Amino acid sequence: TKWDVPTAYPANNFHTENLQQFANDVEKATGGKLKLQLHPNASLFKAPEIKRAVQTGQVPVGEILGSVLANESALFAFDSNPFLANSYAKERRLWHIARPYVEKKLAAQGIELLYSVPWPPQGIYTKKPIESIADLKGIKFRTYSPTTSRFAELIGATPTTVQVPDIPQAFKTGLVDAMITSGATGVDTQAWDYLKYYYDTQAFLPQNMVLVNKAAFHKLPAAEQKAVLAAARAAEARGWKTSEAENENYVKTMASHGIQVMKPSKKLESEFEAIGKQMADEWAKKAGADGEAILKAYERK
Ligand code: PCA
Repeated sequence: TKWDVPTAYPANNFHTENLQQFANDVEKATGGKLKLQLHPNASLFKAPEIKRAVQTGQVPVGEILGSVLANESALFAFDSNPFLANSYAKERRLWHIARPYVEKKLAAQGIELLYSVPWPPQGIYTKKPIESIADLKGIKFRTYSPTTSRFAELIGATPTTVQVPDIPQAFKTGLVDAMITSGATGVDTQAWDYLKYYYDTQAFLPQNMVLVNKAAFHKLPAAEQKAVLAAARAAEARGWKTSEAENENYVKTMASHGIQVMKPSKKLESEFEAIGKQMADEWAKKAGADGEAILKAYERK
């Protein structure tokens, strides 16, 4: 069996390398009976289309950013409330709580979750220095999900959704002047070619999920299913480790190319904090009983 695996991120991104390792592990464990062929850089499907492709069985497996689906269900953006879970330890705890809810929602759509790995913490990239959110007013701000667009709105900027493969072009043509993303994506897109400052806000750690079509998965012989699940468990553990271990290196790489790495001012920090609280409230309302249960369990510690 050969499975095509679309992902929207470049081949040398750490998520994609982890996915490739997952594919290698599956191939090895099944003695070559199940082969996974990666299609990085949104070459097979664009980022927002990958989940539907898996759901409808156009492809058996795919990697997505969960929060891209926030309009379909707020639950998928459990990880995108700024400053709620803003470290690897907190994100891990939040994920343990949210996972059964996310899995249930996906299962009802004929999808199984294989594994999930967070992006490094999200920061703000700008051309000019910023002291407070007033400096972001009216700025054309690159976002990648409904939640990051809401964040842009709340800081008074103008959101434009641009997926990773289109980032360099969007900056070069003046479509956007600032963005929110991780150090990983800053490096992947060579942010130093068009941006000057990186504000290390460590706002939240949105997760990528690798999904499998349930019917396609259960068509596999039992031994192959087992091999896939074992490789997925290993990929999740490995991915979390790499994300955390490489985080600092991404920021260093950017600095070595001339990006000024900045600590946000106290004012900016408290303004962002207030926006984070508002977003968590809005999210809890949209995510209904599940959202409330997740937040409650998370806040209980
Ligand atoms: N990189 C992806 C999602 C979050 C991140 O760090 C992006 O910028 O689209």
